Amino acid sequence: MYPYDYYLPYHYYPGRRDPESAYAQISGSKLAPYLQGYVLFKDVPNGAEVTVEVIGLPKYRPAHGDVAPIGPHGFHIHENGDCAMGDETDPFQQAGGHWNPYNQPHGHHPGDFPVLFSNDGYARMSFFTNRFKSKDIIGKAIIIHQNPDDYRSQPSGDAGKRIGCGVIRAY
Ligand SMILES: [Cu+2]
Repeated sequence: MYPYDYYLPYHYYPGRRDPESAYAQISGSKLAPYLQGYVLFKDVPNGAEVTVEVIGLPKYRPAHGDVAPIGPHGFHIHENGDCAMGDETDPFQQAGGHWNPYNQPHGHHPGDFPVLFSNDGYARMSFFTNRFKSKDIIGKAIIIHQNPDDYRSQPSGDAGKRIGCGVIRAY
C-alpha cells in the first residue's frame, strides 16, 4: 500500500493501480455520540461486497403522528468525502446529497443501500451490489440517517437527519 493513502486521494498518484477494496471509519454526530464502526467494500466478480458493522445506534422510537420512527436507519453513499459536523442540530451537511452519477431517481442511486437494523445499538450486515467497484467510490462519504429510507421520496428517501458519517478511502 502506498504510504500516503491517508493524506491525498489515491488518484493523485499517476500510474497507481485501482484499489480493489475501500474502507470507511464511521463516527457519530451529536445526535448519536456513541455511534462508531466501519464499512468495508471488497470487489468481487461483477460488483462489490459491502460489509458494515457499527455500535452505538440510538434507541428505537416508534413513529407517532407525522413524526418518523428512529430506526431502522437509512444508509447511503453521499457525494462529498467531508464529515465535518457543522450544525450540531443538522449535522454532516458538507457530505452533500446522494452520489448520483447516472442521474437516477432515489431508490436507484448506486449508493442506495438496505436500511441498517439495530440490535440494541449494534448492527452488522453484508450484501452484494453490482452498481459500483471500490475505485468508483473513493473520496465519497457513507451516511447513516436517523430515520428509515422509504426508497421513494426524492431526492433522498426522507431518511431524516444524519447521525453517522465516514469518508471512503482506498484500502
Ligand atoms: Cu443519505
